[in-house]
Amino acid sequence: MRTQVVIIGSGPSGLLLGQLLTDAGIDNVILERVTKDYVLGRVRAGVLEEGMVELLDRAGAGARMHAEGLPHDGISLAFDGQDHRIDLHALTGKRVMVYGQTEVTQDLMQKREASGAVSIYEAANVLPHAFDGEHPHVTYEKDGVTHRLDCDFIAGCDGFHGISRKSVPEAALQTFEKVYPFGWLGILADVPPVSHELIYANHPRGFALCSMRSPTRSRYYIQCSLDERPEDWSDERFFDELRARLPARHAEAMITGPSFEKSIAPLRSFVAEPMRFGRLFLVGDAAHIVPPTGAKGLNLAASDVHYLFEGLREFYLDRSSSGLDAYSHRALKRVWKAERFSWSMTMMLHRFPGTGGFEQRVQEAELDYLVHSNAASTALAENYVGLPY
Ligand code: FAS
Ligand code: PHB
Repeated sequence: MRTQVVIIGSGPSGLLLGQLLTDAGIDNVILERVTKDYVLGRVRAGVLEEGMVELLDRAGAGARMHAEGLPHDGISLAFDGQDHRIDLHALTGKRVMVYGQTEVTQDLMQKREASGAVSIYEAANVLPHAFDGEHPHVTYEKDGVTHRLDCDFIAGCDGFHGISRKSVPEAALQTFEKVYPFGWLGILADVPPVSHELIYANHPRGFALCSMRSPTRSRYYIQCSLDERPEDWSDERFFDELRARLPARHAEAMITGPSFEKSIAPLRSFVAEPMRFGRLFLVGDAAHIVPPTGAKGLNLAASDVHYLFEGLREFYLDRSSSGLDAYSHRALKRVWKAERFSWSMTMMLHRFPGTGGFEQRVQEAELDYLVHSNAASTALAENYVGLPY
C-alpha cells in the first residue's frame, strides 16, 4: 500500500494534521496503537489559544467548539487569601476558549470518518523505516499480519512515549529535560465551577487550579507529591484540600460532588532537537512536553501542525521544500518561548519541597509585582493567550 504522508498517532496532532492534509487533497493514513475509545478516554487539556481555534475552524471541526466552548476574557491568580484578575482581553485584545481536549479529539475523529480518510486503529508494532533516504516506509501489525506502507513523508504525532523519536539515532538528537518534584492530582466532577473563569492559586499548602469543561462540569487540580496515589484521595479529602488552598470566598461558595475521573499527572519540561530527520517530522508531544501550568501542551501541538502542514502543502502544490526545510527551526522558536512561559508559571505558582527563606520571599514578591504592574500582567497575558505563529 502507498500514501503520501503516514501519520503515526491519532491524538489531536495527528488528527488535525490529517484533516488539513485531506482537505488539501494530500493523501494520508493515520496509524494508531490503541482503540478510538481509549484515545477518547484520556482527560487532558482544557484551554485553546485562538490559533488552535482557527485551525479547528480551517479543518471544518470547530462547530461544536463554538456552540459548547466557553470563551474566556481573563484568569485569576490567588495568593495571600485574595484573588487578582488578569484581564487577558483588555491587555491583549485576545481571549482563550475553554473546550476539553477530549471534545477536540472527538470532533476531529468525526470529521475524519466523514472524509473517508484511512485511520488504522490497534496497529501494533508501528515502525518507521528509511526516513533518512528518499523512500521511507512504515510497517505495522494488524490482526497478526505485518503490513508495509510506502510514503513520501512520516509525521511522528505519537506523543512523548511514542516510537517516532525513539527511532531517531541517539547521536542525531539533543534533548533538554527538567522534571518537577511534584505532580497534579486532578478530578472531573459534574458540579458547577466555583468561578466563571480559571483560578490559579499559590498557597503554603501547595498549588491549586480551578478549571472547568462546561457550566455544569468542573475540572480541579491540586499539587501533590509524586508518591501520592489517586486511590488514597477520597472526594471529601480532595475537596477539603482544594478549599484549604483557595481564598475563603471561593472555598465557602464551592459546590462539591462525586468525581468520575481522578488521576495524577507528573510535570516535566522536555524538548528534543531538531524536530526533523530526513523524511520524518516530530510533532507535538513527540517532540516536546510542558508542565500544564501554562495550558500550552495542546496549543504547541497545534502550531507544530500549522508549520508542518504549510510545508507539506508547499511541497506538493508549489513543488518547493523551503517550508519543510524551515519546519524544525520555526517550530522550535515557538516551542522554547512556550517552554519558558510554562516553566516560569510553574516556578511562580508551586511550592517546592525544601524551599523557604529567600526563594519563598522572591516568589511572593514576583506575584505581588505581577498583579500590580500593567507591564508584567501584559507579559503574562500575551504568553497565556498564545504568541503569534
Ligand atoms: P498525544 O499523546 O495526545 O497523542 C499521541 C497518540 O499517539 C496517542 O493516541 C497514542 O496512543 C499514539 N501512539 C503512541 N505511541 C504509538 C505507536 N508506537 N504507534 C501508534 N500510535 C502511537 N496540555 C494542556 O495544555 N493542559 C493540560 O491540562 C494537560 N494535561 C495533560 C495530562 C496528561 C496526563 C498528559 C500526558 C498530557 C497533558 N497535556 C496537557 C498535554 C496534552 O494535552 C498534549 O499536549 C497533547 O495530548 C498533545 O497531543 P499529541 O501531540 O497528539 O500527543
Ligand atoms: C484544564 O482545564 O484541564 C487546564 C486548564 C488550564 C491549565 C491546565 C489544565 O493550565
